[in-house]
Amino acid sequence: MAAVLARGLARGWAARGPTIFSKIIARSVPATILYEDDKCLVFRDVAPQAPVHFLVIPKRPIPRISRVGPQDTELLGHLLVVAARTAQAEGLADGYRLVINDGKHGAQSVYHLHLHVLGGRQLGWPPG
Ligand code: IU
Repeated sequence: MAAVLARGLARGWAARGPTIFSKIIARSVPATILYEDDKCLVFRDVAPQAPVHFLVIPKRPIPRISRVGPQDTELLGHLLVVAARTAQAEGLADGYRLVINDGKHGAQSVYHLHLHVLGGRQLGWPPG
């Protein structure tokens, strides 16, 4: 029920403009923040799908990966480097998975670009 509500809330915000992730950046919605710099924020996923599950988001609200352009190249590289560094800091020495969900078929629910980092257990493949 809470997850359904959260998904609906996230979609509603997406339709009207800023998503809940903008509120997390602004600190008006709480999150467990692992790292922050001028370009990005890293926080634990509120509904973790693995023992370690955090999200890396740009502070600039790009809605989804399919909307990026050449002007985003440096930022996207930065997000990947921060994801890898944070995974190391979280002790994911045996590996982990990076996921970006895009749009309806990708099961994206929050339309503010984010990288999922999942680890701390053996993950299966292919994903559902
Ligand atoms: P998705 O790729 O858009 O489906 O992922 C959105 C994620 O954001 C999902 O894993 C949620 O659990 C997570 N999340 C969150 O961490 N905090 C929130 O307040 C909300 C969603 I709403």
